[in-house]
Amino acid sequence: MPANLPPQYYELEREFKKENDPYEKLRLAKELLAIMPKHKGTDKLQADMKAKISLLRKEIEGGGKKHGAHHATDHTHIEKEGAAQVILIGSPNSGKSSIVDALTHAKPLIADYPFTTREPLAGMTTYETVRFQLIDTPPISEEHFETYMPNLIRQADLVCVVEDVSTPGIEGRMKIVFDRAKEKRIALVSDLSKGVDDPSFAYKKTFIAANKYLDDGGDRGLEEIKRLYPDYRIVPTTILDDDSMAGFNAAIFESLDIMRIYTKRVGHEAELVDPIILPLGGTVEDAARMLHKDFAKNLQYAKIWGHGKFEGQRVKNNYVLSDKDVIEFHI
Ligand SMILES: Nc1nc2c(ncn2[C@@H]2O[C@H](COP(=O)(O)OP(=O)(O)O)[C@@H](O)[C@H]2O)c(=O)[nH]1
Ligand SMILES: [Mg+2]
Repeated sequence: MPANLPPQYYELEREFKKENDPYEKLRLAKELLAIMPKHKGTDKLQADMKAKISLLRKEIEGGGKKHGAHHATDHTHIEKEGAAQVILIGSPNSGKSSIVDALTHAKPLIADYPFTTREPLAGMTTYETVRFQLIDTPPISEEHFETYMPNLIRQADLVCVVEDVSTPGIEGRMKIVFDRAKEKRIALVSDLSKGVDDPSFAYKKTFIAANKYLDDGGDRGLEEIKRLYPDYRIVPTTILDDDSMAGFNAAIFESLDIMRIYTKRVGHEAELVDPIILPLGGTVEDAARMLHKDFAKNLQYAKIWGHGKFEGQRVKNNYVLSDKDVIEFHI
């Protein structure tokens, strides 16, 4: 019985065969199995793919010790910390490491020659009361895209493409970054609400840092990048100006579509530190669940303080919160 595989299968299979990174290979194998038509004609193929998946799992669990295998580096995963993980990617020398250096306690190597950064490095930055994790990464170019990078990008909550707008050639360099991600089935998109057209792609919300914008030619470069990427949030940055670095943090917050909810105890003032982070549209019950699932179950009602509200207004569990609301839970 013929297998009758869809054309998409053969494309994926080619990618699978070329891929060296076991994590990525495992993902592709699972996808191949998922799109494989399930009938008698594919029984053997299905069994083969399941065996490959099991081997890849073993290889990954064994730390890639298998003789002759391509070793997975330790860089395929970075433990998330804070309200979101933000990965900085881009062409060589665009200023990724400099931004991470300026905003965090991480100490990346910085130099005016390309390919200084060989390994990803994480550090924490703070926007008002919210902490974000920034990940500095090696550059993306025609010749260079580390095998662990696609996984790191997929795992991040937000992508920032850092580009040097003071140096001509912006269009070509940016295209390489977006295209190389696409080769690995990652779509760097301006907006996730537009929907997912292709389920085999990871859609990642992306904003752009137009770095070195105060250098000679930077204003022209900034205009060019706005013209090239009209749908994207573009934040002008330079490590020489603290306000622009604060703007970078604000751009992260605004890109994530999240809000900060502060809690207060009955009879105490709100401390306005360490907020609960909820997606926009989140309710009183969602906030309670972030504290503890039993807490949400036992919740009777809450009181809310916030802009344009009656102070201490009593609300139900399905009440939709807004950024910086202060909430007092009653159980
Ligand atoms: N003038 C200026 N130079 C910068 C800025 N950001 C980075 N640089 C310089 O650009 C070069 C490359 O920076 P680096 O952070 O290593 O870039 P990366 O390869 O993207 O990590 C270094 O010489 C930095 O000092 C900036 O905002 N303005
Ligand atoms: Mg670097």
